[in-house]
Amino acid sequence: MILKKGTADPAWFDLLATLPRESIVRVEGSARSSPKAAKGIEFHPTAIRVVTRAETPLPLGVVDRVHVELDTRLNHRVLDLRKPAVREVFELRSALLHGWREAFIRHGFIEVETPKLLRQGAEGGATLFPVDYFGQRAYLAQSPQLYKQMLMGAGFERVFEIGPAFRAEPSDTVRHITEFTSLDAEIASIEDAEEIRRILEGLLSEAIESARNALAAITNPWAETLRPPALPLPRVPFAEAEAEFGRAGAGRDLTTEEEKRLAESIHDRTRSAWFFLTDFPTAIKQGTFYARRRDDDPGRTGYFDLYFGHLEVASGGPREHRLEPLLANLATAGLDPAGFTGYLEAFRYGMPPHGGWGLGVDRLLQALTGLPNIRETRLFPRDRWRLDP
Ligand code: AMO
Repeated sequence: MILKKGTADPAWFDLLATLPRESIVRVEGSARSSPKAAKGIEFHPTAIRVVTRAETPLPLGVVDRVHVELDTRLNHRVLDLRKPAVREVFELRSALLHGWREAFIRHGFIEVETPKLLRQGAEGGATLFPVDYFGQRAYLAQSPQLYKQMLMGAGFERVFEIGPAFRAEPSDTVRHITEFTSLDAEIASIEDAEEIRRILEGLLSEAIESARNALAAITNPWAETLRPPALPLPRVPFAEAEAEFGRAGAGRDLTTEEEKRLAESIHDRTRSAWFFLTDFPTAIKQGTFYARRRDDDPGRTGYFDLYFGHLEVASGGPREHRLEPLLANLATAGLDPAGFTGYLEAFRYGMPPHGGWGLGVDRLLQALTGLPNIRETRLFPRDRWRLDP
């Protein structure tokens, strides 16, 4: 704030000149419009009071334009979040979540919340976080997978959940964190993977459009760059991608290098950064016991991943809704059905065909902003090395 000579008490100058940056002051006075002022408003104070004085030196500059390492920024995240450019990412995040919720509700989904303290994981033992639950072993939920399926058995037609998911992810990469926000959907009476993809891409596009409008209304600069993708997104069967790399039927997932090459070649052909990789081979989805194998070709599933560039943003597909094949899948995955009693009961008394997806909200933000590190999309990210602040 600039105080003009003659209009203000000179004691204020001394006060403000010695007050450390980032202190909180309470100013009383009146605002008047002024074409000369940067924001068109000039403020005429009548009283100034220091509310809290910031300590010096600041561990992190808020207004300086010097480059600071991400680690230092995250160590002092509260100060970092005061920077307008950092806060704008969280306005985008909020607008996007709001856009998704609106789109889900418009299309007949209801919002649900499922337990995050579980007896059993669904996405493989390696990334489970154990918790001591009154002397028993429990785990933090890696995804709402089992519960969203159980709700299909409970007669819910379309559900979504936007909630925390935890993975003891030892890999130290720019796209893995240990606590992320999973945006899950489950739809009853659907068997065709293509139908699931159409719903997913439609909602994605509506959510982005609605976020863009909300951000334009508050003059957030992300409104300029946010564009809903042109639909339908390209679809590339896994076997086709493998053939391109001359490794047909290798029975393993794509490497990061292959994902990069695939994204580039799809972009060259279609101009789209978004694409679906479809029809994952059963050999790769062995651990994904709930993924339905195709009736006409048990070597393939209807499972797909949604990519932005080489970043996997979502995965989903039709589920196995019949008890016998589900038990066989559990056995192939090396899992003991005794650990899944509550889940399996839902399949005993009438379960409709169903399918859905799980989408990483933080990855989606990373895709839309181009931020190099997923940690920047979360207020207080958690990774193998970071539990504080
Ligand atoms: P999946 O394990 O592929 O599928 O996870 C779904 C999406 O969640 C995001 N994600 C992560 N984001 C940040 N850090 C991580 N460590 C991390 N792990 C996963 C990704 C990913 O695409 N139950 C199935 C979904 C389903 O079939 O409905 C599941 O969890 O964006």
